[in-house]
Amino acid sequence: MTMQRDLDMTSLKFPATFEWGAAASAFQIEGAAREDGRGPSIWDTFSHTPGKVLNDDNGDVACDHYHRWQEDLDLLASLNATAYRFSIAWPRVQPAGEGAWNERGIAFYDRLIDGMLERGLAPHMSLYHWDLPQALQDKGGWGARDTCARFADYALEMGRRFGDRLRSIATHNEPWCTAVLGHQNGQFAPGLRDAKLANQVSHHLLLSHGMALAALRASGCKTPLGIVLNQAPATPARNTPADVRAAENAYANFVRWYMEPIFLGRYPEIEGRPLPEIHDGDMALINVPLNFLGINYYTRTWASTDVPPVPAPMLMGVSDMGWENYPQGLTELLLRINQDYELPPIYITENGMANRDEVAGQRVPDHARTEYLRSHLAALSAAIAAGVDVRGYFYWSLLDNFEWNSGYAKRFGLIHVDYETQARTPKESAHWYRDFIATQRGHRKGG
Ligand code: IFM
Repeated sequence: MTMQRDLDMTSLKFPATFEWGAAASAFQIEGAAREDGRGPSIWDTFSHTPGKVLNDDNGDVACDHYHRWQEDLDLLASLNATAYRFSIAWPRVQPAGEGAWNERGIAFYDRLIDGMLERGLAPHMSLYHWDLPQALQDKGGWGARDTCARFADYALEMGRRFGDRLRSIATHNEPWCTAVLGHQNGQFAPGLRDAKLANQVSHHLLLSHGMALAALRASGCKTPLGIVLNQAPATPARNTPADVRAAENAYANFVRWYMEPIFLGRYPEIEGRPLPEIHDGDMALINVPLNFLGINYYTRTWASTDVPPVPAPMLMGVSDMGWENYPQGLTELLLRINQDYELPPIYITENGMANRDEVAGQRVPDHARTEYLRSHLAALSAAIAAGVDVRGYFYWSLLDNFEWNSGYAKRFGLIHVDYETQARTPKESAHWYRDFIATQRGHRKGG
């Protein structure tokens, strides 16, 4: 076992400056939902609506990270990590989404960012990881064009407050989820089911990204700016024209719909999908250079038109979300987008699996996650060797946390959280990752 582990760890070589980290987001870990002047977000409203989240779980306490952030940063640093990806809760720093800034909320992120720097963790900040101020939702949310201007104001202020201490700023995390899961399927906040609205929301998210970049750059902000997109290659179940077409259609809706406005300045033509309402100048605002692109990769899209559908083979196992472990999909995806677009440097901003972890004594034996990590890092290394410029990797997630409409039932963390006691226990995958990073960094810091 030890020999196998060592073999796995030394056979991969990442660039010397590669950044190693883990990611989390504000609503999923912070708790302190009504503390220090934080305003309500759409996820507070949604999770407090009976039946929307498994077990009616909510984010009121979550991992209590708002009070335990020092311990959490210590844990991340103890894994030899060099970077942390976190998000700002917009309603914590601007409770109504416009107007007054909440200095107590801003002070929390000041402490958090300084805490990262003290521990040698490069701060990678996301502005929007789904917790829109409820007050903006009441005015139409992402369906309203005006929300884009509010977002640009918020981005500008966050850049002014924190920019010089940050390694990067991402505007949105996974706009596909906000648009489709939030406005078309009703699974995520704000829980709407309106395909036309969802299509418009996708445009407003991209537009707000472009407006935020324009505002930040006009202010002289020098922090690298980008966006985080969730992506997957699509595999036809059978080599039939119908499955091949279904796979290309799925890929177009999931990946190309977001990439082409940003990198080519136009939406792709997709069968059955109308264009959203686009104003003069919108596409030029969206089609501006990025300093980096964040990619979140979990699994591939499997396209079958048979009834019943041909199931995915699941040869490398399946996560507790029911998602197929398919590490080579990461290589396939990166090679394809690298060929299709002129890309800036890439970060893998999320990659991970949910597993049914249990604490056994002081140990959390999560072999499946270690294997997931190992195989995806090998797939990433293959993409880099083939010429893709990837600068860092963030495991999702640092801690077990609030997994949206699955509540606390799904555990993605490197660190186990006991929600009764808030005790943190590093899982075996965390030990593996710590050793792996140490090897990559060329020096061991214990263990
Ligand atoms: O927990 C989420 C995260 O907030 C966004 N990307 C996917 C993760 C796992 O579902």
